[in-house]
Amino acid sequence: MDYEILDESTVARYLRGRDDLSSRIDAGTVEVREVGDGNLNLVFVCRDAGGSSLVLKQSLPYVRVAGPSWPLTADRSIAESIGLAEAARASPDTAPDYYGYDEANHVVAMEDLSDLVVWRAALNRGGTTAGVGASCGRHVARLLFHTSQIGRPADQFRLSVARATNTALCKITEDLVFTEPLIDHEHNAFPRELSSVVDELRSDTDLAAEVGRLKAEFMTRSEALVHGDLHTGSVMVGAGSHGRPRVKVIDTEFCFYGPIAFDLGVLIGNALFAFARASVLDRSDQAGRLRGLPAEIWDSFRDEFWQLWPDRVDRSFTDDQAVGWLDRIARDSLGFAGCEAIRRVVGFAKVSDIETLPSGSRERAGRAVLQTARRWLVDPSSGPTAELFDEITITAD
Ligand code: SR1
Ligand code: MG
Repeated sequence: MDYEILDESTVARYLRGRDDLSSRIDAGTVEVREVGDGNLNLVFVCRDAGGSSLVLKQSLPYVRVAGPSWPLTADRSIAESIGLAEAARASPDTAPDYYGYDEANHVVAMEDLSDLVVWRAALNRGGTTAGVGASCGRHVARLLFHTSQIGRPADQFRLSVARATNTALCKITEDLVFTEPLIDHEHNAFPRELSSVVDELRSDTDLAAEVGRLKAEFMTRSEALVHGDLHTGSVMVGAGSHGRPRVKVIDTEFCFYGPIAFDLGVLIGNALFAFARASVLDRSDQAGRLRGLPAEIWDSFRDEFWQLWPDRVDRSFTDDQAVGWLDRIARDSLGFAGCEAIRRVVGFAKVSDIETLPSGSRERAGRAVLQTARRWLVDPSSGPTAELFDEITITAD
């Protein structure tokens, strides 16, 4: 190992060596808590005696949940730092403040968001927090505008694409999201009650063709800097002001230049998990509110896009062309949502929305998710409309 892996006892010493952070935190009085609950990294919340605080996030040279038997380059912290810096420029109200990067030790420093909660956790408890989906849609539109050829001069755009190459983490997505769930693979695990519906998915040639097409899109359409892992665990939420919640999109290490529909699709797929959970637990109020979430995400994305469109840097891009882009993005977002939905039920990285349900409910929710995902993949033509969840029938316990 050519760098020091931090722990709660060594972070204060580490901070004493970070001159760039000395105005933000007093390393002499700092108290440190490791709070990382994701699949990959260490996350330290640091607070000094004066109440100033920040977060340090360090990449391990392996996948945290799997341990050293699954090595993974710690250079993913480069992508994390690019994603934080770009998002903070493109959409400061929905991105954490970015404080800097220590490449040698794979550590990014950013705003402490301990006053917020993870959106998935809030949804799992029965909350909905109106307006979070709209904030996420705006965030994605701003990222698209500010990092693509629409908002960035051509020479800078090309350099940005090259700089944000993220081979190792894209490979994880290519394998875990697009490939492994549709084959027999050691990473997969699902209740045996779902075997027949999984077999049906795997023998559906139309579905296979669409997943293959979307995987190729993911690999080759370098359209904008995408977050790359925009599920409800990558969104922090809390009370805001002026009728809007406080929303911060975190965890940018999967970012790369890819199809913007991927971010929207992952979010919509995760809206489906929340809806399935609420339905199966007979939380009809929450389920009713969640019905509106895909359209809330999409409508705010589209509206923000049109808001920004007049400021495009290259006026040769026409309005008709933009309409065509949005049509494609709407359709592909539904397909990507289907891929995300299948992989979280069948594949390696599960979601607590489904996994923490009592057995019986878990299988019914999982079946509904898989059947819905199949429909979206085979016919994505509707896009994320207000009626998207209407065809899903999940009976409560
Ligand atoms: C091996 S990493 C598994 C998953 O965790 C991340 O959050 C991504 O979703 C990835 O697919
Ligand atoms: Mg993540």
